[in-house]
Amino acid sequence: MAEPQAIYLSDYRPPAYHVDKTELTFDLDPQATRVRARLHVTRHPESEAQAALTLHGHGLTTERIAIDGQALLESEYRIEADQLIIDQVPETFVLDTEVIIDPTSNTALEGLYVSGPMFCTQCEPEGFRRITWYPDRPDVMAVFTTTVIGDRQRQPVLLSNGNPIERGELPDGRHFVTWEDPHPKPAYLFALVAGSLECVRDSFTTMSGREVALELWVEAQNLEKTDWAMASLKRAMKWDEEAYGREYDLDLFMIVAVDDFNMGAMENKGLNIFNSAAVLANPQTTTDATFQRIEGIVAHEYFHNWSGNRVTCRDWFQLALKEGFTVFRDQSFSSSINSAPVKRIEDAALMRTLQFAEDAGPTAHPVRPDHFIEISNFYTLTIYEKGAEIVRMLSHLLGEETFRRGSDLYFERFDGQAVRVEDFVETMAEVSGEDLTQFMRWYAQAGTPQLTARSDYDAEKRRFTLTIAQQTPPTPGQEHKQPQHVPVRMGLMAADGQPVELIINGESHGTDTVLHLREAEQQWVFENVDAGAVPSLLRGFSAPVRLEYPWSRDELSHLMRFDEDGFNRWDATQRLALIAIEEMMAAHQRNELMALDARLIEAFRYLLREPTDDRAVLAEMLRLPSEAWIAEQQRRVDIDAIHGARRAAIEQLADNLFPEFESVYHANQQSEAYAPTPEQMASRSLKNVALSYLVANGEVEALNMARAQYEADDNMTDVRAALTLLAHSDRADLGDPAIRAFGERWAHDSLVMDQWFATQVTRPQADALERVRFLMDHPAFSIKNPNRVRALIGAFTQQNRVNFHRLDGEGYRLLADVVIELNRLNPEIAARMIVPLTRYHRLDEKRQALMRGELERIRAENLSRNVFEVVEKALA
Ligand code: 0A1
Ligand code: ZN
Repeated sequence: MAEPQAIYLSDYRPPAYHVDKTELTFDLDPQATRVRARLHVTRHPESEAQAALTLHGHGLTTERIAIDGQALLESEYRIEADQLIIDQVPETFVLDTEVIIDPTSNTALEGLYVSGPMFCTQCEPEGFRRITWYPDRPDVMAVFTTTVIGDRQRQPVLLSNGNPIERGELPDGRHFVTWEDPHPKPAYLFALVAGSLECVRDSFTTMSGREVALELWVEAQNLEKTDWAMASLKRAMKWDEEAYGREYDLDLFMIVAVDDFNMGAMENKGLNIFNSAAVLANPQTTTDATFQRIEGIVAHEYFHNWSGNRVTCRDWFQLALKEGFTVFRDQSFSSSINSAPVKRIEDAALMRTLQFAEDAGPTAHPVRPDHFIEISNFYTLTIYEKGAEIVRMLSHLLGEETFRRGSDLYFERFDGQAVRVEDFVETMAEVSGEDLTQFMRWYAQAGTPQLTARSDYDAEKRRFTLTIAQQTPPTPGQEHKQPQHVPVRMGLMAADGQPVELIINGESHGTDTVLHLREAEQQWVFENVDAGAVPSLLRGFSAPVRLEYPWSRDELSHLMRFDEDGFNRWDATQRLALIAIEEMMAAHQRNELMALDARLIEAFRYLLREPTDDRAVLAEMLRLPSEAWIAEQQRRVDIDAIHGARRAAIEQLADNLFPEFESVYHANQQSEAYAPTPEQMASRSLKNVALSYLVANGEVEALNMARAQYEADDNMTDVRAALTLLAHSDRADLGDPAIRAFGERWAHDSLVMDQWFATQVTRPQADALERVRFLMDHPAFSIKNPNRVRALIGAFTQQNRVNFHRLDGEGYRLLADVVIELNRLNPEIAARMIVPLTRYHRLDEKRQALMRGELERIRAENLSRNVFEVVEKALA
């Protein structure tokens, strides 16, 4: 096999031929589905008259190719390297093809495949070529008509995009439905679902008074889990009208839940397909976190109808155009419903741990990459989350109102077109008059800018001088970086806890302002400042950067108490805890006793005793920094010291503050029935953080509280929190029976069993890896199902750092074994799963060697493009 080759943005050429109309007929059969495609093709006026027609196809058995009704001779076309090339075609013509595909053996879950009792599709980014010959690129947009033929008994429901226009019976117990989607779309938005499904119906009246039918299609046993997604959908539809003036544009909107799905969900026009884990919920089976995740994903896919479908991407290098903007939209939606500061904390924490790690690792890439081998590898935190941070910075730079004018103009101007990142940013520049040339670097430069700030106080002149320098480290293929335009939101907190009025050059900026850092180093002088002011920097995580400032512990405690910005109160607490934990890590390395800094204990005492109006934020402040974030701050990562020190810090906080945690636990008990409301979720979050400290203290009393909460069996949030504490404790006599009971009770529900798998394999005890191997043989596990793989293998390798990084290398070996198997079955999932193995650069030499050894072992296999690309980068 030839080595996979990279594709470059600079090689982009517009398509030579357009497809105006696409007519498809699917004759469904599990092993041999026949697909007939009729494409109405026109040569692009600007392309050469002699241009060949090139179509993409993968794994197709071609039965017939005809132009204007004339079957082509074998000499009139070529099929090579997944392309069908026809050298001579007329200006305008009708191309007919007929192919046979095998949905049952499609374990990659791209194109048409079988999931449980249904057929379904996944076409983004390049799955449509596994269905039929087609110009499978987003800048070819056509109107689709789709006829689906199936067995009346086995596939009573036949769905595709748009509106149903005809249905009828056929001989041999078969029937058909024809669907028409009036909106021109790229092939990646095509969808088909067929099977035995039940429907929940509702409706939504749009702002212009049109009635839209809403349908949620699920397997019968899931009917009791549909309310939340339907309610979320209606909230999202309303929000998009109010916040962006966007109305839905078809008479029917459908969502289907499928069990086998590579990602969260997919925004196919009028027919969103969801991973069942991202749509099905009820209080007995679903935690608060998942309720919120579902609400966000339902909104995300719905919002794509405008940011993605009506205005789509010219090519896949522009992926962040639709994803960054849509994530920003779903984040804004979620924070309009739930605690806004907590949403910001969660999103920033995700950036600061996982995205920063990606940016610092071998697969680092710009938000708009300039080359790739396999585009499926680029559905990353950088494209999605950093892409959203860029749009957020733009919206702050322009102000809400101007940003809205910009988005209105963008949707209006580019409706029905396939466009580039520049089209979005230039529209924003046009409405605002801002010069966004330097800002565009955010899309081009990979790596996380490092900001180093310092201050100087002149007591005589009462001047506070702040200096900020920036530098972006080199990333693969990008040695030298230019300064970025970084908006730094900030304030100064006076010694008495009051905010300081910010006066720069004689001009007042209130108590909260945005500094625009554009140079490698810049300075700001604040006048009329009393001694002892503490800077609060990068409020609300105003830019996706690392920030260093030499805050003392007293200054951090000060910010923790008084900062006007909830996000920075949390950030100050995290930084304070980090200093204490790093001290303990040093003691761990010297084999000395690890004593927790008394100032952190006092800070926590303050938090636990002072009443606060935002309990959701308080719960976040009480969580110590994650092992992943602590690791991100180290030059050399010492896995065991991080785990040991963090654990010891939790225990010492628990020992010193037992009564305080206990009273928070009791004060946040609920009597009303479960509801996923922000108030209730805040209480549960706070209560369960408190319980985790109580259990860490090791008192039997605390373990009994956890057991009682588990047995009360009120809702999955509380049950799962208690189960995790029991299963992660050293008390096998409590943990094992709970795990056994839970496994028996929920054996019928695969989404709950995923939580059961994840809970067991994230335990810190040394037997976690053996449990993974043991559970891989459990009847509820299947390596072919991505959710199972994520729950068992993903949870272990990403969330159980001490055990994945075992010094005997068994964790790495296990992951490599799984990746090698997945490489054959599902390359996309294989390439995602392998990532923890590629993050070895800051570990000790022994682990580095073990990890590289496993990567070499994988490289010796016959690799998919997906895995090849990641392994090559990791070993480079
Ligand atoms: N556009 C979807 C993400 C997605 C990408 C690829 C998929 O299958 C290979 C599925 C979904 C979204 O942003 O939600
Ligand atoms: Zn998306």
